[in-house]
Amino acid sequence: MTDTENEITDEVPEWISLHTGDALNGDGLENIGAAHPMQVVMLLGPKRVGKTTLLAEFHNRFLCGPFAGFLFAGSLTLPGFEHRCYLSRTTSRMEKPDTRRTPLGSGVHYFHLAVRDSALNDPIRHVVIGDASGERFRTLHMNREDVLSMKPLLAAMGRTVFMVDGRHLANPVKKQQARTRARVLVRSLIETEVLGADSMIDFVISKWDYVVEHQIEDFAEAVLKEAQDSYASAVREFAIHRVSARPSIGSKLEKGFGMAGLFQAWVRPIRTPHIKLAKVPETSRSFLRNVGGQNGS
Ligand SMILES: Nc1nc2c(ncn2[C@@H]2O[C@H](COP(=O)(O)OP(=O)(O)OP(=O)(O)O)[C@@H](O)[C@H]2O)c(=O)[nH]1
Ligand SMILES: [Mg+2]
Repeated sequence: MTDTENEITDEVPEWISLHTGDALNGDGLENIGAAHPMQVVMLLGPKRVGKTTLLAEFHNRFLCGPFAGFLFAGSLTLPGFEHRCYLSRTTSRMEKPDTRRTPLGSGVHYFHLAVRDSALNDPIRHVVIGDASGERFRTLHMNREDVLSMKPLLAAMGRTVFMVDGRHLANPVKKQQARTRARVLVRSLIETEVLGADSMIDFVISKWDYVVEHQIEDFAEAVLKEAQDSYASAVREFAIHRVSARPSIGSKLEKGFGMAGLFQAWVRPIRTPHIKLAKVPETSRSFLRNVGGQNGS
């Protein structure tokens, strides 16, 4: 072996770990945060409320072209998005679109979107959406220790999104429980100071197609108003949204109803969260530099 071959062999590590493109964990989030200002949004809500469908539908919207005044500018988690969208595609041969349950105990999965305003006036913005199993949510509103355990996670978030299931609000048996649970959780998080004067909250009723179909708009509006009246003054921003990411077949609502307003709230203002920043692997850095354009933001 020549000297040159020896030098090269010495420099190449045995394993190079490449990002698979699936959802990121906390370390991956830190890496993006180290390279760029970003908005991090955490979706919270009971199982089957529609968290994963919502983030998958953002991906689908951007596949179709500009959305909510923004152009798609890249993602570090494209395969992760595709994996969550699969059951909504005709190739899955499902009779109707569906989303696979997020497994309990799999932690928080983060999905990255880089977008740029359609007029190309502003630099690229980075949004990361956090998703976890709704099973985790089941006992959360009852147990103070559980609520406090959310502190490190939510302190790192730019926005926290509470989702109430419109399908449950339309169900006479479940409506009161659905109405109270989300409110109690917001209250517990504020009372324990997990969320406070600096927090930004989106309070969302999902599956709004059920609300419309069952003509319970008045009840649903009362749920939204009650939450706003109770908590808006305790936090920096409290916004209410009516959303149907994937209305039932035959619904008069358009696909992605209400999603544009939600996305616009997320994209501005960008606030880099208080996360511990790790060293960025060279591969991620160069990718982000590419999607970030000349000024790299
Ligand atoms: N009718 C209707 N169904 C929806 C809507 N959004 C989501 N769904 C359906 O609701 C079901 C549950 O959606 P998911 O996105 O898996 O819910 P999740 O909150 O991620 O659930 P977990 O992973 O169990 O916590 C799926 O069958 C979706 O197709 C909507 O706007 N309207
Ligand atoms: Mg899920």
